[in-house]
Amino acid sequence: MVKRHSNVAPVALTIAGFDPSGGAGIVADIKTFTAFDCFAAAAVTSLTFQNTMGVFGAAHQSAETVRAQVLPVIEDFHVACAKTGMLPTREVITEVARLFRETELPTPVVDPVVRSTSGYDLIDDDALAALVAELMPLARVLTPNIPEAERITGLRIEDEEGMRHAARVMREMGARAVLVKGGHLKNRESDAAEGGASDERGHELESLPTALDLLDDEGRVTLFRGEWIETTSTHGTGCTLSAAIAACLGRGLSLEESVAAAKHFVADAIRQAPGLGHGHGPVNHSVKAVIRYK
Ligand code: PXL
Repeated sequence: MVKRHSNVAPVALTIAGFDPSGGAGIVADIKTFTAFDCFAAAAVTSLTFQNTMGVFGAAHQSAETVRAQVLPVIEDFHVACAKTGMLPTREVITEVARLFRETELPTPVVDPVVRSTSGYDLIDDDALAALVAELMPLARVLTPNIPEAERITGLRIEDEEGMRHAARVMREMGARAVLVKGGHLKNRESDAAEGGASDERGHELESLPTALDLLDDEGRVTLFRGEWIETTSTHGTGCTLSAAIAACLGRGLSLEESVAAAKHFVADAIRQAPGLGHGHGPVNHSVKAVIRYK
């Protein structure tokens, strides 16, 4: 008999890489799930060797060891929500896609992790192609940043219209919903200013709001504008955001409500960053999570 433990916290499962410095990957996901009052479960896809200054290597798990971690969890618990993070190889992606297709796992938030904040490639091209072909169609939402959206679509994204177009293209490639995170456009704006870019291009970029994310949910587009926070404490922000979205979905919020709550959480976590490390510091996952139903 399947028991539904409705009186306890929803179980949230992350399938992602392990960052021993605690800012990104499954440690960030577990802390975020906990902040949103979910019970965190986790399967490791890769042990990475890193701190806030860089990623120095990784020992990837096999398809078998990922499957062997996930199956006992889902045999025992009803998993209410799930997310995927760093999926380093084609074989791991194929296995994770199989698990989502063939078990009762809920449709996941898929963070198409390609590169660390410090610039280390976390998956190879072959794996990215598998992610697009096999996992993207199974996702409730895909959460690329601008460089990830560009790598997936082959498009260059310069502005809001570019984000909108890329989201549509990713939906045509099989995603049900796409959240394009515009944070990297701000960096390009300052690059452009420093590099003396043309008036036209500079004007376009300057007219952007400080921090813009765009959600395309089955063709329904919502813009999320937030305050731009000048900081180097950005390690693991993508992991944290996607985990927060998954947790909110698990708590019964709509996708739009989930994105809004997750964005508030990440912004507060950046503002109250603990100031650790010598590189891109981690955010503060202990900030209060606020769930707002519309
Ligand atoms: O933020 C991307 C990311 C995801 N997963 C792991 C990471 C990183 C970045 O460093 O280490 C395990």
